[in-house]
Amino acid sequence: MANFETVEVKTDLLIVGGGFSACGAAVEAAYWAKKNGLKVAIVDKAALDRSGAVAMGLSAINQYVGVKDGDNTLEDYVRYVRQDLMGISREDLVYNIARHVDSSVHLFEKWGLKIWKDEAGKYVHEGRWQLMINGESYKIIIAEAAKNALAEAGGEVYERIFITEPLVENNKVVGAVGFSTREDKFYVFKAKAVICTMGGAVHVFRPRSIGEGFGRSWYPPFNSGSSAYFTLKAGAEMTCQEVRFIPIRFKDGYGPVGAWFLLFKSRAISAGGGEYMTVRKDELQNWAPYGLAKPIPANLRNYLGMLDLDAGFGPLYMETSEAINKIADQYKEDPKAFKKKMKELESEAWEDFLDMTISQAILWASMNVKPEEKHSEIAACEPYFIGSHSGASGAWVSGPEDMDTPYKWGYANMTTVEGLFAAGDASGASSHKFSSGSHAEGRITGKAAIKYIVEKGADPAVDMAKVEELKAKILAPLDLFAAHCNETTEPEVNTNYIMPRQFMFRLQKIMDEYAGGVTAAFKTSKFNLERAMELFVFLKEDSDKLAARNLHELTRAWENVHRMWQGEAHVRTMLFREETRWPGYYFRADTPKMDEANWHCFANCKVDPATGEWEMMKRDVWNIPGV
Ligand code: SFD
Ligand code: AMP
Repeated sequence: MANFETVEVKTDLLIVGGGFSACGAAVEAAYWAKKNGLKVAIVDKAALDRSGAVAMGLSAINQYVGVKDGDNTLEDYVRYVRQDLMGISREDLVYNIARHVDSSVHLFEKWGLKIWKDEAGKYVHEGRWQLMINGESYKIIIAEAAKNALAEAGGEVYERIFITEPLVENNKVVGAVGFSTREDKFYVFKAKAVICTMGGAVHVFRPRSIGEGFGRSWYPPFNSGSSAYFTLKAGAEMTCQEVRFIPIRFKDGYGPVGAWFLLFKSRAISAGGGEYMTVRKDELQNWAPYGLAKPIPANLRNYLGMLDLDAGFGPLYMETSEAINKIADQYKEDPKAFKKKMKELESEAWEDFLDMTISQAILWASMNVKPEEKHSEIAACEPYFIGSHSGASGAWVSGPEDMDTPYKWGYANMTTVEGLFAAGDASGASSHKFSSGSHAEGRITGKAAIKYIVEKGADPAVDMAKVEELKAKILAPLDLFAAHCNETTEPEVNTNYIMPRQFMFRLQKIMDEYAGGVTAAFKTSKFNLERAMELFVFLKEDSDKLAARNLHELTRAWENVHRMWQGEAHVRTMLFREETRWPGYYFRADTPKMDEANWHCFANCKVDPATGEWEMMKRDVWNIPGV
């Protein structure tokens, strides 16, 4: 076995992941841990300052309810999420996040985030729920607060450690293991409770980007399905694994569209069909009641555009110049004011990209795009797994303790595995939390996990023999490569092993072609999904033959195993749900209609850690009475 030092870390609470929900969890847990003499440790595969989805920054805070100013009620938000997710959401979780999210936003401002204000001192809204920010350094600010809180409470931050496996004994989590991405060190974290916050997944599906652009995607390439893997492997029940997210974005640079639709009130058109949201309005009747209320669900907005593409009317365009000129036209009586407004709108358009998707600005510049003069192409991205945005995949977690919800078996946000909690992208069926709501959910979870430790936390009984087995398994790709690399002249091609990159291509090909990726125009069917499952058998067998030359490739190898599990959960759940509920995300061509009578329910799954058997089950949807 590769010669790695084993480092043991003992803590009370372990937070795996260092993103928005992890930073929220750290701030809150540190406060309660200090009061109770407990220790908190956080582990990130990257560096907290620039890790996760917000690494590059963001240009908006997408969840702010505005309760203090009476702008909206919590019930309004619950209705909004119910509607956007075609009726399938955990309303108790959504409500709980909504009632805490504003205070997270107020903390962000206190910590130094610049939120746009108007002349009256009120936040500038992008849309009803969204606030405009100068957010290039958003993640640094939020990470700094988390690190300060931990330092104050004697907590610890571990960076550049890739968490690979959970440690579970008798359906109770006792820690996690992983390896350093920089040094030959294997880490064993022993904990009384663990919060899983390792984000969602990208590159499970083949991306549109090829050649030198490969790796470019809307979702950050660093999040590779570790949350889904961790909770599935621990034996936790999962939910909404079929609810992928496909954002519409500026084509090839993946630049955001929210500011265009909401702030600039821009229209999207197809080259041959006009404004598809208007022209194809009647189609929405088929998806009633969700298709008939405002805002129209994100997947249905996608779907209407896709129908135009099917009809040969593409490409799709964002009418940027029309929108900018319409706003500036209000100043046309005064040429000086008009010129000033045009300059302002132009710079806002570029800043939107520079704050969060710099490459889109580079692409625009390289293609001579002037948004004030000409429209710009948009397209549906490849599918992603992100439970915090407009997808919903994640673990099935316990509801808030003070609410009369049918989904309650203990502490807020605890999974069905004792002591294992989940937040942000890792917790399912509570979409539209975004950065601020993920932070708020992290805070809720951090507090609940410390309460669990105070009331029930037992010393973690870690079986070190099992840990040794895991260490051998996790480092095996290095051994396999070393043992056989000299048997061929080209070390990438070898009958004894498969390299991570090649393995990823195989996974992506299966998902893309059979499970409704870009190539299949987001369509799939029972037969295609069954074929995907047949191919998964071989893929899983070959995952034991992954090889790695170095630590970098060892990380890539395990990222792909994590992606593979996310992919399998997705395929199995799309197969289980015999209807089409989210056209525009995926379309089951053999069951093309929504079936409210049989499928107005959650589709959940779990894996038995002892046997590896998958179990699929339906769970009822509960609506908050009167909402
Ligand atoms: O509009 C391991 N999001 C937006 N939210 C907003 O509020 N406003 C916006 O403007 C947003 N836009 C946006 C958004 C996301 C993305 C990808 C883009 C644009 C391009 C959503 C939020 O970013 C999102 O909701 C939150 O970040 C979710 O928080 P969380 O904690 O669930 O995930 P994370 O922040 O990505 O952090 C994940 C962490 O896990 C680490 N990690 N650590 C150890 N071991 C492993 N094996 C690990 N695997 C992953 C990561 O390093 C990271 O620290 S808009 O354009 O849509
Ligand atoms: P996006 O840039 O697409 O991630 O959008 C940012 C925010 O605006 C999210 O809260 C979206 O749900 C919302 N949004 C984007 N486009 C629209 C639209 N056409 N109608 C309503 N909400 C939208």
